[in-house]
Amino acid sequence: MYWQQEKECMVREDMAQLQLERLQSTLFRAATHVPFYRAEFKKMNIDPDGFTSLDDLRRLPFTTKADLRDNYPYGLFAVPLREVVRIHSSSGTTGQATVVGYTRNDLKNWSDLTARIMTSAGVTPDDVVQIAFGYGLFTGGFGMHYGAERLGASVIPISSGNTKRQLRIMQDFKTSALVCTPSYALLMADRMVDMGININALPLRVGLFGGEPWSEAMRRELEEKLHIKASDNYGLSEIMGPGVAGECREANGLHINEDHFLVEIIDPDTLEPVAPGEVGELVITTLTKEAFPVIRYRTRDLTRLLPGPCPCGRTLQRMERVFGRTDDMLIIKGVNVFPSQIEAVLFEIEGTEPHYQIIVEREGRLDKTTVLVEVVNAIFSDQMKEQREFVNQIQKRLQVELGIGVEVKLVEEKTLERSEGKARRVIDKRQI
Ligand code: DLL
Repeated sequence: MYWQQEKECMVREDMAQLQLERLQSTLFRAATHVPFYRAEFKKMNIDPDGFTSLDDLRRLPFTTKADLRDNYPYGLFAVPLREVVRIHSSSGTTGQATVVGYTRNDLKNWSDLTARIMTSAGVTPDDVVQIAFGYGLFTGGFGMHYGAERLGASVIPISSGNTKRQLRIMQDFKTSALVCTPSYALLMADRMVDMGININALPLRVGLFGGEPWSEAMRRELEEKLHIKASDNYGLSEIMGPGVAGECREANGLHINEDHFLVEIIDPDTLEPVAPGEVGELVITTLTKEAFPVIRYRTRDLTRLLPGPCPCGRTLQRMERVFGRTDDMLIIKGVNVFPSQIEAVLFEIEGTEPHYQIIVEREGRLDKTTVLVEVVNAIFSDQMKEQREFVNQIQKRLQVELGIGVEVKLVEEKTLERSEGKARRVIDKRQI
């Protein structure tokens, strides 16, 4: 079943033409209504009317999170507030929040797109969808909520938190689709075991997870523990929220909603496009946003575009799952390390739990990295010697994967902080 087949299966040349037309009107809108863009275009001698090819995109200025912060709260809005019907904000962990707005038409597009994402993940009007993302300034809850309603599913707007209640409602209301962050899904899965809930007796069949990086290994774990098909979806509040890209049932990359977003992959150092298929930073230009058009937004997210058609029939370009951000890449002793690499190693080792935390400190002039790893209780009942061997084994595997030595400390099951939203994997004490 397709949601918007005429767009999702569009002939590529037609899509390029549509993108060009929409880019032209976005540039016009930005230049006319947003002083920031008008000034930028002037500085770079850009005539928004002179855009006749998508390749011209490369001449446009980038927009960064700092630009959004500098224009806090409404400086980048392209419509007066009376046309704005919704406001969201991303708090971020550091610095000033960023604020985004939506017109009525933006909200319609947003619901269409999250409905698309859900349909491609397998949700139908027969599903009961439990939305365990936070409802509020975070875009996750409301974004997915309206998509699920749009496609006609029965929506439970439970929001995040209160896991016991989540699980009770999941049983009583016969939830068949779960929508939340992958780390929260894992927490729920663990809690089900504690509460003695028989997963076989639940009608749960699909999970739509996003909002934070996760891995193939975590997908397998979630699928096994929850008896679901788990799919990945991606988005960010600066661009819209969820609804930017999502996996279909083939689960071989995330289809990008290209009729609304124009993507590029650049080298974050040179800012030039990478060779086709290479990994780089995802840059997004919105094509239909009225209240908050964004030109060449540097997402800081790392991915690559995947070649070839998808057996599902959609012609929308696919991207690989986002495995990290340029800014959560740790540079330890000069070596680039992503939390996802550590996660992948832990998933391969029998006896470890997929809960870990990375602590980076500076001792004198040297970086010291400690990985706290939760292990099943049986490991703690082992002899000291066996425990030491187990630690050595993990350290060795991490050394091979990362190219640097790290210290591993085992901690008991359920000692690391659990998150009902996005998990916090890294504590970098070097910045303090
Ligand atoms: O997390 C929007 C969202 C909500 C997407 C629910 C999907 C589902 P922000 O809070 O602005 O918005 O955070 C956006 O989260 O730049 C990525 O670094 C990360 N992220 C989001 N989805 C994924 C994903 C929402 N599927 C930031 N895989 C983005 C990896 C993701 N990272």
